[in-house]
Amino acid sequence: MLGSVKGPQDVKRLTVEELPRLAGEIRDLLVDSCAKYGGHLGPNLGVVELTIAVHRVFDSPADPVVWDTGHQAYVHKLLTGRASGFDALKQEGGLSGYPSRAESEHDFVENSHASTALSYADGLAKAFKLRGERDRTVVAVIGDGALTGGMAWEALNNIAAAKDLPVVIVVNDNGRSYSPTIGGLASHLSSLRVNRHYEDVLEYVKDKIGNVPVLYDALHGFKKGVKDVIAPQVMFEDLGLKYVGPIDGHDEQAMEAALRKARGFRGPVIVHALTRKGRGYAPAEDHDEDQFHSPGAFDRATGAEKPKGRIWTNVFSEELVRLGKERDDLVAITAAMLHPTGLNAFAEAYPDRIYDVGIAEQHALTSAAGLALGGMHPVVAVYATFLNRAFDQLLMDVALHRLPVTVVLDRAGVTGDDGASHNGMWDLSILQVVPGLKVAVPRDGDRLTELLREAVEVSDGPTVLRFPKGPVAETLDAVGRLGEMDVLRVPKGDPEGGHESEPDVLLVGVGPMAQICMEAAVLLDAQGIATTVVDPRWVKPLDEALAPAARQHKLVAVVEDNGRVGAVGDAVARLLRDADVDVPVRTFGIPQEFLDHAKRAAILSRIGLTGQDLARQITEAVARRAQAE
Ligand code: TPP
Repeated sequence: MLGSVKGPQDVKRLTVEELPRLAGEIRDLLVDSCAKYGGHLGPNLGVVELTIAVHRVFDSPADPVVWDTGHQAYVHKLLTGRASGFDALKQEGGLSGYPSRAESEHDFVENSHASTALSYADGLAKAFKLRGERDRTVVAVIGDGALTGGMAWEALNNIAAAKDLPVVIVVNDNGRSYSPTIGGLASHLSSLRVNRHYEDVLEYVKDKIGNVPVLYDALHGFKKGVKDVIAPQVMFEDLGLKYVGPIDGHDEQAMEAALRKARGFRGPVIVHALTRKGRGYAPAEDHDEDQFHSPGAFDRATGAEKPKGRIWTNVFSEELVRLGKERDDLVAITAAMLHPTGLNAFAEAYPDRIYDVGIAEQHALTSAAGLALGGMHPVVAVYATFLNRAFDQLLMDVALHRLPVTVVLDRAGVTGDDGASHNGMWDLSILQVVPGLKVAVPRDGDRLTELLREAVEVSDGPTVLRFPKGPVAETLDAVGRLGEMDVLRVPKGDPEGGHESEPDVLLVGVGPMAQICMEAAVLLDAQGIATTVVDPRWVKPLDEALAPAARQHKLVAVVEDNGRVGAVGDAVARLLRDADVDVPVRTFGIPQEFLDHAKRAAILSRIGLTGQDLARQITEAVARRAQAE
């Protein structure tokens, strides 16, 4: 049946009796393709009926459907003619794991940073109104997790004020982000979940008294059950939004009825759907940690994931637990990503010193500032790409106050599979401009533990530590020290570091890129290009010893896993200019582009960040220089 669905019009044509079969086929395909490649299985299993209902009631793309975060849009893809693409989900050249404007006219938004859908919807609805396209409804689907983000509330505040904007906001409430969603809103929503039978009471009360806050207040005093039920509704209605719900999000017909009612209002309305993450696939439903939010490849029969081996996150996680034992002023903050950032171990060891703030990176940083003002040393662990959200908070609320906050950036550099928005390629550029901030980039697990210790020792300002996704790099021992930098290699035949003749190239390997510098150095040496490799460890501020070291070489090359513009390479060039060192500097990093999804290794190879590519480009640069002389 799924094969016959080429677009929403085919979904509309199906009889009500046929829909359970369609839902079943969708779930089968979701499990099959996620088992093969990994993917956002749990969230998608939870929105099967909801998505079918959306496409039966609304008229996409005339009625845009905007998916918040976008990780739950697989079913939408399946219903908009992309089933065959699931053979290569998230693979190079294959379907993206998020909505993609290049893939379909049914996809409007592909930013997968959370809590933006309502703002997009607000703007789309305003544009349609200005253009006189009054028949169009904008649908925004947002999870209870994404609803913890401040942007969602900024948008609600605006949408509510525009009474005639036809925006249908479907709150997909499964009670979870990765882990259970936290916070006051979440507990309001969950009280509504467990008290569904009070819905009748609510209807009765509404009939009798209408929407009069003072009477609700009086009622709050009378009956806790009633309060639990009406609080979320009142919360939305007090903002000026209509509210329909709660609806069983797995009852397709009930969802259709609610959505039709909502569409009829021709104004902003919340449709509150209750769903279960992982629905219909037992290993996901039973998975305590995150109900298969985003597993890697797994065995379909058992749900067992392929082992990942030891990853960078594990090293951080374990060292932070050790540090937490030594220092009771250390506290940790996560923005709804307790397990993915490895903070779960810290949380288990020191349950009083962990804060899950929801998908609220901005709040995370300023709350960390408050904790630091109060005498704590917070460690805020976020994925590198999500730090962008909290730049101003890091700059003004933390750094301006010279507060000892350590920000740990996981998934820094090319991450690959999740596409453009998930690459951690901005942090080393934006962090360069923050006064007083110190930034460390470990090249291997030993350096990660060493630098994390150094970072939390800094008491007069913020520190950042960044490391990539995936298996932790093998230990690469230093052969010497230059200031605070590790010397990893001196030109062949000269282990003491004294030079018989002038060495040619100084390779500065930022963190894990030191490894490919070492590979390149072997190739360069083999061609008679004498190569030194250093790892600065701390890339901001840079070590002054770089200037005299550079002066002894004919070419300096800086290699980093970050966008090239304004990052460490540019900082090295500036340092040398300021020190009147006129040795040419080449910078190697990620081109300043939005990179399509593919495996990390494939992307690094495409953009020339491999030992071989580096050696080739440096050989050419050296040859050009020799010619010029
Ligand atoms: N921070 C930002 C700004 N964007 C993100 N995408 C994330 C963190 C990582 N993230 C992706 S999905 C998700 C998080 C924290 C949980 C979303 O929960 P919810 O909106 O309830 O959707 P569900 O997966 O439960 O359907």
